[in-house]
Amino acid sequence: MQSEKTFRNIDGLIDKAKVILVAGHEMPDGDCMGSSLALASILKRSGKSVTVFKEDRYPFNYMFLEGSQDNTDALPENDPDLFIILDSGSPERVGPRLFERMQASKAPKVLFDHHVQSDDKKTWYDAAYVDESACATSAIIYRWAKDRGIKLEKNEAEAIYAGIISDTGGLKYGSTDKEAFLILADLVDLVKPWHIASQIYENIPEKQLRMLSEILADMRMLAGGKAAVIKITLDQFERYSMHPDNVDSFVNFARSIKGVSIAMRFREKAPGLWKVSMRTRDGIDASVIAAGFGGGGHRNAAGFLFEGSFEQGLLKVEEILKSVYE
Ligand SMILES: [Mn+2]
Repeated sequence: MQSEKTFRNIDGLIDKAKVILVAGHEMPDGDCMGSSLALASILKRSGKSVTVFKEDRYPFNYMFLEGSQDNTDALPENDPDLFIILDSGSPERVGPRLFERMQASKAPKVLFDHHVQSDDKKTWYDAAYVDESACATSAIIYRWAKDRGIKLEKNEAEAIYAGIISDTGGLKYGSTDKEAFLILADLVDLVKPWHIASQIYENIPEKQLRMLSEILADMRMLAGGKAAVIKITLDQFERYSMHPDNVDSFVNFARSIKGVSIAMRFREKAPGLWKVSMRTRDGIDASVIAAGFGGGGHRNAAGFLFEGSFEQGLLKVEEILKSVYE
């Protein structure tokens, strides 16, 4: 089914389903979590039996959201009537277990998303609403709720609010648009902005800041100061007893340096295997660079996997930078 600009087909499938599984992508972020929790809460209120599945744990600084404990990393024994996937780029990004399950299941699959994706990926679903211009999947869930004439409850408003704050970097990133402000303004009747902001941004463990200082001390500058690269090793995760969601924001410090257009974070997933996250500005398209490595993402934020040593990774990055700046 081709993605469309209405929710008609999605609603048709939702109306027919009693038991629904809602899931976002692996390594969930605030948008994935906020959109999942808001949608699940709305569906439950309309009498559906809903399970929220997550492949990995939710980010610690979004655990204040209502319903954040109320989900599972175990797949249900029986197939649901409908799978609803949120914010997930391509179908495999839900994680290997759920992807395999969905492939084997005849139950319909639906997607709400704002990631750049190819048509063959959209057609994998029975119905899809993909708007690459939307600031967050949470904004799309807001549109869907409005379209259905649903009045949001406080917990749903908070989840959507937090999801938009997450994906726009607190209304700072390039994805921030008029709709983001309009939705947040509408939600302020139910949400206290300072409460959400302090939970997300001023709630970090002391050790996380100590770890950040060690990582920034080791930052490498490339391309005459146009690129900054940080690395985070398994050893550091262990020494500071931190989780990947604790280091998610570190790459933003690298991008915030004057003159830097490309910031990269090498995070060691396994010995010799790195998850590389990229943040760009000044018109450099991160999704194009990531696609060259078999990865993907947005214009200003994308990622890919790299196999080899960190030093080999740096050489590869220098190659990329040459092609970008020549
Ligand atoms: Mn998102």
